[in-house]
Amino acid sequence: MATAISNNLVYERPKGFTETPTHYCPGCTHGVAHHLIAEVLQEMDLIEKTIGVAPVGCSVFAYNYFDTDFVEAPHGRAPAMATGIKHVLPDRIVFTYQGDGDLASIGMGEIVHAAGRGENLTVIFINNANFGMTGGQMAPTTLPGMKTTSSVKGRDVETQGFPIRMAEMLATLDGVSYCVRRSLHDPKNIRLAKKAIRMAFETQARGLGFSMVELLSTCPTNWGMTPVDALKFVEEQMVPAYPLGDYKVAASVAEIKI
Ligand SMILES: Cc1ncc(C[n+]2csc(CCOP(=O)(O)OP(=O)(O)O)c2C)c(N)n1
Ligand code: SF4
Repeated sequence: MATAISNNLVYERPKGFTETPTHYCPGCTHGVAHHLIAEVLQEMDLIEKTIGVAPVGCSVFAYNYFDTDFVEAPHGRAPAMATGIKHVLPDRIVFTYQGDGDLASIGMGEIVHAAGRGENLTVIFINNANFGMTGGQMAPTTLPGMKTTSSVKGRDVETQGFPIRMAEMLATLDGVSYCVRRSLHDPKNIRLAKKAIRMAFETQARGLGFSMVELLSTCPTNWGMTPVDALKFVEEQMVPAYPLGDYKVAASVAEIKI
C-alpha cells in the first residue's frame, strides 16, 4: 500500500535570515552556526533588537545574511566594537561572530579584555583550526602535526608553538559568566550547540555578563577533504584536542530554565 504523503511544512527559513544565498563552501559549517543563531533570535523574539558584529574572515559577509542590524569590525576588533555599541545601546542584544584567526590570533587582546571586563555581550567563536578565508594558514588553534599552507610539514610545536584553548582560558576570568565549547559535526551536537547559543543570549538578555560559545567547525576546502571526511575530522581529531563541555557557568546562569 502506498504511503500517504503529508503536506505539512516541516522546515522554513528562519525569520532572522535575509534571502541572500551564502557564499560558504559546500560542507562548511559556518552556515549551520548562522542558522542556529537565527533560530534562537527568532525563538527569543530578538530579531528587531539585535546588533551583530562581523569579523574579518570567511564570515565577513555575515551582515548580508542576518536580517538584524550588523556592523563589520577590522581584524579581531569585534569585541571592542561590540563593547562600544552595548554601552551606548544597553537595551540591544549585541553579539560578535568570529573565526579563530580573527579572535585568537590578531584579536587576542580584544577578546581577553572584553571577557575580563565582564562586558554584557555574546561571542560566537568558530574554531576551524585555520585561517579559512586567506587560504588556510596556521591559526593559534591548528592541531599539532596538522598541515596548513604555513605549516606544510605539519605544525611542529617545537618551532610553531602549541594550540591555544580559548574556552578553557577565558573561563578562568572572573568577568565571564557563561563559557562553553560545542561542535557542529552531527545532529546531536548541533542541537546541543543551539541550546548553548540560547543560553548565551539568555545570559545577556538578563544582564548577567559575558558569554561565549566556541563551536568546532569544518573547513573542507582548506583541509583538502570532502564534506563528510571533514565532519569525521572534527569528531575524531578536533574533539579530543578541544574537549566539549561547560567551562564556566556562573550560578546566576545555571538557574536559567529554557
Ligand atoms: C587587520 C587585518 N589583518 C589581516 C587581514 C587578512 N585576513 C582576512 S581574513 C583573515 C583570516 C581570518 O580567518 P579566521 O578568523 O580563522 O576565519 P575563517 O575564514 O576561518 O572563518 C585574514 C588574516 C585583514 N583583512 N585585516
Ligand atoms: S574556506 Fe573554509 S571556512 Fe571558509 S567558507 Fe570555505 S570551508 Fe568555510
